[in-house]
Amino acid sequence: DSQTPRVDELEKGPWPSFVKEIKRAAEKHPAAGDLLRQLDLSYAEKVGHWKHGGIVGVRGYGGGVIGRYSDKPEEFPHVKEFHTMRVNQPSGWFYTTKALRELCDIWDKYGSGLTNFHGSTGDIILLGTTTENLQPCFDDLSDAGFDLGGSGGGLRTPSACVGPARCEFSCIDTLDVCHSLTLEFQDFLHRPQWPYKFKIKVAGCPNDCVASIARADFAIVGTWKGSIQIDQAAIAEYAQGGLDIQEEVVDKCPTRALAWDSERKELKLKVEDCVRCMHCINKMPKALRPGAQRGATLLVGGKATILKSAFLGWVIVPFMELKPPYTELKDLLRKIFDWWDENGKNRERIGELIYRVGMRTFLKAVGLPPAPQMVFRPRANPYVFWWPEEVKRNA
Ligand code: SRM
Ligand code: SF4
Ligand code: SF4
Repeated sequence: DSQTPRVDELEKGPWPSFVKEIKRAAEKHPAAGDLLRQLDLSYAEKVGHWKHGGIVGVRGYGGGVIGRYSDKPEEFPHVKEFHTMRVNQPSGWFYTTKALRELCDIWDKYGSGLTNFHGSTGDIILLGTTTENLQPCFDDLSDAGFDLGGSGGGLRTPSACVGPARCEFSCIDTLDVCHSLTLEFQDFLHRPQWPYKFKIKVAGCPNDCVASIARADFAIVGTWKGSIQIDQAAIAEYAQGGLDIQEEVVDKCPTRALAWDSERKELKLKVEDCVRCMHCINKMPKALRPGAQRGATLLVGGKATILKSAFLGWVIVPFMELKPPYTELKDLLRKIFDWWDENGKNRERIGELIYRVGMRTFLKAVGLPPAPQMVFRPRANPYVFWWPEEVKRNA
């Protein structure tokens, strides 16, 4: 008789099943077996049996490990301690098979064998080990060239879309920016010291495949200045191939920046009206390319729901050139970290702090000029605020 009749149900059907995979892991790892048995009990009782524990971690680090304990240790001794390790992924999630094998061998040796490639912040998530095994596991990971990622009130593991490694739309070297910021801010990553978490995500173009605008306190989104690059001959080919350029491209441009001359087979762009939404480029990638002068738009404040509802990021820098060593970007980040650290309440994310004290206070503190892109609801607010010391009085 199966000890896990309820979770067994999830093996049925044509889709891949986590139950089947955990059972495979259980052939080698007793923890994986107890994990399923505990889950089955949870399904029966409709109650979770995990609890967060005290502080667990490795020497010199304040983050990267999340303590997990079973609240039924007598019944499920192998998941009595079942901590998660977050391992910093390589930029763009590229591995050699050798590196992957090494990672898995280390995790087979010290953990449950169960992995989650990748967590939604980007890390390699290694699920389930004991307190005793944390340090030796970390030591082996370090020898293999891996480091821990972020957790708690600090910088979380920065992540990036695949960018120029595979994607023709990329306007910046997302992989290098992500890597460089990770190295620069190691201390904030490994020794959480802030009011709450801070996430950085890098997208190569406004398609924003890493959803940085919704999920990152600081979003770096590749963009361009000037005109989209247009190859009129290739546009004509799309038209010949049956694409209704008027209906599917021009009419769907959100700012009506495009016009299609069907006689002359020519696409016209009013450069100043384009908001770089990527729609036309996505529709006709062989004919349209991001403009040649490239950089990034920076946004601040994206987050999920906890304190003040979900926020999308605000634009704080419409365009910044991004060239190594990214000094301007790093200086700005440092000012933002300092201001938030000084002024943020416990568990208040940067977006919520800006919401509380106002965008102009934030801009002043970090030394950024106001820009039209920052207006919360364009054309809805007729008031302009000035700092008293900025008003010149006519004596
Ligand atoms: Fe998260 C809390 C797991 C990505 C927003 N998240 C948690 C806790 C600590 C909740 C808990 O107590 O169970 C989870 C820890 C589980 C554990 O034992 O490891 C947890 N979050 C995860 C992961 C592991 C889910 C996954 O498998 O993908 C993701 C991290 C993996 C990684 O490092 O790669 C994970 N969490 C996210 C994301 C998405 C992202 O980072 O892109 C978000 C939305 C973006 C954001 O940060 O706002 C997210 N997690 C939250 C929040 C809401 C924060 C807020 O300010 O609104 C919480 C609540 C909290 O901290 O109390 C939370
Ligand atoms: Fe490509 Fe842009 Fe997506 Fe990055 S965000 S993978 S550059 S389409
Ligand atoms: Fe219009 Fe978007 Fe194309 Fe710009 S990128 S021209 S806004 S569809």
